[in-house]
Amino acid sequence: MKTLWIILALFFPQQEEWLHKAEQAKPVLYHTRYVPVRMVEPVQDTAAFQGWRYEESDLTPQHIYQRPLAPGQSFTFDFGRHMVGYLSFSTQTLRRCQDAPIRLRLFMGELPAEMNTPLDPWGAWLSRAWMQDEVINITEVDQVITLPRRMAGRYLKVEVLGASKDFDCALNKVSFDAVSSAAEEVVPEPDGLSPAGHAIYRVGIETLRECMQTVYEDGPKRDRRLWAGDLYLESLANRYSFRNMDLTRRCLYLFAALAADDGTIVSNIFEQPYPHPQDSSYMLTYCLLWNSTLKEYLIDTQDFETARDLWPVAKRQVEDALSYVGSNGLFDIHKRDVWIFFDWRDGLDIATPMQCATIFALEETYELAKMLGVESEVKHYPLMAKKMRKTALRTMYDTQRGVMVSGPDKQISILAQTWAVKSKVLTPKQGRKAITAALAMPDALMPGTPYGTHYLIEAMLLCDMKDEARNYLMTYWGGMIQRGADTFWEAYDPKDDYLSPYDFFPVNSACHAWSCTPVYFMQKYPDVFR
Ligand code: RAM
Repeated sequence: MKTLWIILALFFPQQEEWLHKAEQAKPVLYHTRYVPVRMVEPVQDTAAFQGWRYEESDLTPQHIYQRPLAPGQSFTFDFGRHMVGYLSFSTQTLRRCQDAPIRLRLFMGELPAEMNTPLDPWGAWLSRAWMQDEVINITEVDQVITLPRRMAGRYLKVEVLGASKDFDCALNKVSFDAVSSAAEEVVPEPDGLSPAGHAIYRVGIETLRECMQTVYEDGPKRDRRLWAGDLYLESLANRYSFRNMDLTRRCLYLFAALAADDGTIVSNIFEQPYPHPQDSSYMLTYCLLWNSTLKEYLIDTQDFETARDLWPVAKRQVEDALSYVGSNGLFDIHKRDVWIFFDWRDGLDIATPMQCATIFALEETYELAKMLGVESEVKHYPLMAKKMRKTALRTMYDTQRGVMVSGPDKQISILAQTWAVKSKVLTPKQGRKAITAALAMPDALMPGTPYGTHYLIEAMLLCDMKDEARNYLMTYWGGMIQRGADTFWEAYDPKDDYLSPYDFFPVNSACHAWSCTPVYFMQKYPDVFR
């Protein structure tokens, strides 16, 4: 722990104390043991998601446990559900005694295509090592082996790379020790969901459960860390399901404790070997969403002690955002080098969404200040929000077409409309018109992730587009289920099964926290989704 404080200059004097508070709120992990339910065979099928599906094999795990391992064999276990944790198995001598090591390639994965697409040469700009394949050499048989790497997935492929002809040995007792800090759901499922709605809700719950570890992870396969934007959405869904409010508090404190030396929140944090931020991972949109997370946490828990403790951090994030805003009320995205993220869709112009996200943060943080009785410290926020709204309407609203446009090319994206609604730049009536018009334009830029789509559903609900919100959610998240999802995916475009933010779809995360928010919507608006 000491090293951390040597390398970090502290902007807030309480940062060390905040880290202790975060560590004290670290949850215990619950363990559940799973065994494979069947063996499966891959089938290449252009009609299947990403071109592959699994069919049940004639063999069962019991058959595999009696069959000698021989070079060239390959077989796949299906655990029947997504899990996060540790893989164990043993080997059992069937004939004579071990005279050579056995070499296996063990590959754990989330989706059929991930398991069956050749991974090398590696095509993604993220590390090849995210793929959960391990080559192991078993020098001593007849004992239990547990892989040290925590893995996430449903399928386990075993390939036999080397085995001696002079003795027979079989795999045995494959099992998985699954971990999560989410215990039982505290809030019952909403009444009256349709079968399709029920399926979406259940998959949302499983997605959240798998990502709730000792922090809210983004994806337990990848990136296995705490991101501030993911935290916001996960904490909203948690509020209506597991209600593990200590986990939210822990994550809020972690970000505050690890704030950069200018007081800005980092976008993501690693827990091991000790809590530390990713260097230079400043991302303004996520800084501001941290404020909303704190506000929602306070509303939900009435934990004024934590909110008062962390208030200076919230104030600092808005101060920082305002340093980009000129006297004309315009957020200048070129003022400093900054990562502004709304979605992984290539080519998204962020000028208008960012103008609106800043207004939203001013509103949210002012609300928080009012709850804490400190609004006099930030009395300029409402005026600034008003000015920025006026500027947005004047320079970013195409009155003829009734939509928000963004950037020099006047790009029309769904997210520009969405954030204009969220920030009340557009009235609900204007918002309805803008969203409807943009969705009807074939060249309007769509979000490429459930993260971006979450904000679209939210904007629809804010504009009283109840039927549209229900239909969109049911079609979009339901589309993943129809394509075989048992947890919701990081990236999803109904028109492009191979979409990947990383240039190679197998590294996409197929259990991604920011995609779990049907849980939140269905609980918060039961009448809409019933
Ligand atoms: C992805 C992460 C995470 C997201 C960032 C911006 O790499 O998985 O979910 O918050 O990008």
